[in-house]
Amino acid sequence: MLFGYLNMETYLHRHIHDLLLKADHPVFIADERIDGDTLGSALAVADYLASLGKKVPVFVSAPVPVQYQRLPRVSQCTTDIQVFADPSIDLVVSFDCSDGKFIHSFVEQIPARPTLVNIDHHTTNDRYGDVNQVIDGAPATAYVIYRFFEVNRILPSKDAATCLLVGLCFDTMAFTNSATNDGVLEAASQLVLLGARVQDVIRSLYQNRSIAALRVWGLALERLQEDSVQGTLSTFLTRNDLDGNQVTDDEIDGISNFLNIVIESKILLVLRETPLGDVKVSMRSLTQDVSVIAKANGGGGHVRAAGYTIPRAVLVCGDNGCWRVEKKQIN
Ligand SMILES: [Mn+2]
Repeated sequence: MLFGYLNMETYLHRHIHDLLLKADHPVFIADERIDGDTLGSALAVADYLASLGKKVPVFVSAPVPVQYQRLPRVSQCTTDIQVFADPSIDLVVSFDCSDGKFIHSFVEQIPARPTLVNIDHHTTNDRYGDVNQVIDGAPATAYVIYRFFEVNRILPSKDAATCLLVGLCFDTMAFTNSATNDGVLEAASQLVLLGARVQDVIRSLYQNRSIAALRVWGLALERLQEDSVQGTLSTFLTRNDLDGNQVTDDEIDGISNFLNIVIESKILLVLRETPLGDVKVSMRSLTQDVSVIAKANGGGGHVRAAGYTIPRAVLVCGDNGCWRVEKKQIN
């Protein structure tokens, strides 16, 4: 069983490498949530293709967040939906995205029918590609890409190594959360030997908290609500809190990760209103499988970190100071 798994992984890495070499006009797609793992993974492979003379566009559905704007090859990222109008596109690769609907909404706009390669590590990935290199339990998609380089005997450049290290650091919270294993530490040390700029990486991810972000942390800490029967700890952030302080998704995740480490509760929930009028629930646990709860509510993620969206809802604080989710009235 173990050998079968290893062979399949190796076979797919070689197959994906062949597809990349053969493709004349590949396009990469980053996850809707533009984080260090999806960007680091896509840009590392973009860097490899650039060394072969192929400049691949990396489509991002929103501008690259400021902390990633100094990543190597970030100039290849584009928010221009017109990239999909090109009839010569013959290969699409998605990175770190478990949501097939999101990816297909772009692939459908391509006049031709290119091969779709899905590279990911989310438990909830529904294998929406023609080729699916989905390694459940891998610490990061950047780790899957590290293995891609290794299996195909490609030496990552300094830039590619830096990109991959960003992905590994991001998903493991700089090697502190439960995704951290010996494989990821080994990969990280190899990447440092290859010239990855580790200080830049950590600084860009963790040491640049803005005053505004800390204010939002303050609000979140103030509103902590414990349910001792369910074993949950929740906190709540409204659109008003977020817009006023211009915080990013990463900064909100920082709150979840921080609370998950310091407080003993079975499940930690951070609920926040989205700009589209929904409520996003992000869950963390050190002991429970929260991906099951996420999936049951139409969301996705990992065993220890997952989330879902409650459509058309708002967060309301009652007279007793307790927060709750309220569905909006449909007129
Ligand atoms: Mn990831």
